[in-house]
Amino acid sequence: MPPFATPPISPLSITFDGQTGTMSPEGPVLTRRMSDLAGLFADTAAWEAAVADGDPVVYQVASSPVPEAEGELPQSITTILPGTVAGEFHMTKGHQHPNPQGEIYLGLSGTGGLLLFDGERPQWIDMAPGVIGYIPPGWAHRSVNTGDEPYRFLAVYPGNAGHDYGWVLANGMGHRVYRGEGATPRFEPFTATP
Ligand code: S6P
Ligand code: ZN
Repeated sequence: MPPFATPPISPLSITFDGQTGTMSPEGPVLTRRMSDLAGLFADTAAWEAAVADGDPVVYQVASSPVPEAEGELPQSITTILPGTVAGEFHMTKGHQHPNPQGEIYLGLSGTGGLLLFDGERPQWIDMAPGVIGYIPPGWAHRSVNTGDEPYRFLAVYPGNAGHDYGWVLANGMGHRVYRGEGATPRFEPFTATP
């Protein structure tokens, strides 16, 4: 075996269900509840009320068994449940890869978007089944459910990219994304959470 391989992972086939967000074989499954998104929504009172009112699940991330290790390409399916906090759409925490490396997302079900921010410029990619969103190195990224049903996407990323959540807490994502007229989201400039 060449030295760049990471035992004990062998070639494998992974099946997934784009309608349920499950993978088989399955690795870790992460659940993010409203209380895990402290400091991210603009309306702190509305966020606190949602936490007090059952602390609902906002999203889940189901990973394959491929490890987050140098040289590997882990995959995960994120399911963001529909909803808002005072009109601001349910979203992932968002992160930077401290080891700047690219990533691809593939829309599986529902509708959403990919908000990217390089510290100066916010960018938005509409996501739906069959759309590949490309995240270049150096761009923080957050996913948003802009629809009324679960939004799911597959992510494939370098195993040594890492996840820096503090960067987004400190710098924001350039925009906030709210329910707008009809199916079109409304974007507002980022304001720090009070
Ligand atoms: C990993 C990739 C996704 C996210 C997932 C949850 O690089 O971008 O699997 O981890 O969508 O988002 P977050 O911001 O809570 O990690
Ligand atoms: Zn990422």
